[in-house]
Amino acid sequence: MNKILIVGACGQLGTELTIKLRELKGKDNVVATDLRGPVDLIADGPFEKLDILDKSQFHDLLKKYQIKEVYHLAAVLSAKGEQDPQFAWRLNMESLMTVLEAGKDIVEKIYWPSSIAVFGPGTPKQNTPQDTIMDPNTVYGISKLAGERWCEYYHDKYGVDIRSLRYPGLIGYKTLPGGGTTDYAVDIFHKAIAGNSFECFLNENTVLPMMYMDDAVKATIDLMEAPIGKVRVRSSYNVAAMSFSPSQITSEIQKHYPDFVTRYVPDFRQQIAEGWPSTIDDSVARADWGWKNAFDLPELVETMLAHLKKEIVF
Ligand code: NAD
Ligand code: AKB
Repeated sequence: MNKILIVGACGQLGTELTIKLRELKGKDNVVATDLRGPVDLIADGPFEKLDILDKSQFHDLLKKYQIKEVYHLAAVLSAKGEQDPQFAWRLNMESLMTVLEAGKDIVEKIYWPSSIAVFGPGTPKQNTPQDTIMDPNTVYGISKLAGERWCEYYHDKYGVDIRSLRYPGLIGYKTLPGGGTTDYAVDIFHKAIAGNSFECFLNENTVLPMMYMDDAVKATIDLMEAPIGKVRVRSSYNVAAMSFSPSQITSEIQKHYPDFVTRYVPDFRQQIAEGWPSTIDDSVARADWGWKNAFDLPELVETMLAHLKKEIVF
């Protein structure tokens, strides 16, 4: 069994991926690392504090645990990135280069997520193809696009087995999001469950691609387990599940909570969202390694509300 190390394991995605990978591979084979933590949900297995900007600390851990696979998730996301673009660029790029370099001779397989943020205002908004115009206008999107180019470069020049997905906004009940433009689609559930109204930072008609966390975790593990010959794209794969606007998700929640109300107070994140696609064509991922989502909007809403109702203590 290959030993796995996860960088950024205490985040929204990292926590859920750590739980699932430990379930599948055995908890001692999955080393969770983060700048902070461990958070309770992943405190049951090996954990190390790691600042991924510290290369020697990273290499010490690769050696200590004989790591063969790295899932590198640490990043500054879109909204937070605009508050300190220089730091977002540094963290997102330097950390990726450290991990890719390790892929040349120490690590056998790497996962690194990209995002729909690689697209920009010039990209076709509907059914955005795998290969198309990419003109991101956030530091986050620029760093993800540059990252994709580096991933393909390291694969082509050095044979690094790097795999990547362009996630849409991820929505789960176990964890909270960490500073993105799609975060509203998680927060809205917490407000609905608490019986509060919701103030949305996007306007009511802004349609963005989204995905339930279980689908995102499944896509990630399916891609990592796919036979090498099936992974033809070494920049990053489009993956999709559903698309909706704040008013559409509000209506779906109102089927369960008829008194629930959303008010729209767009801020700087509106402009970020306007540069992103509304719907994504993920036919290449479906054809290459069999990607298929399980959750659509009604199932997402039902599942989120059911779990949060059980877990939140007032
Ligand atoms: P998050 O902000 O919730 O988690 C990131 C984690 O990285 C945090 O726990 C943080 O403490 C850790 N971290 C930050 N700096 C670090 C450092 N120097 N060293 C080690 N750890 C550090 O982010 P997330 O939502 O879980 O996203 C994970 C990855 O998936 C990111 O690369 C992100 O760009 C990508 N992604 C996420 C989404 C989404 O909707 N969540 C969508 C598209 C892509
Ligand atoms: C963000 O909003 O920044 C992330 C993403 C889509 O990459 N959720």
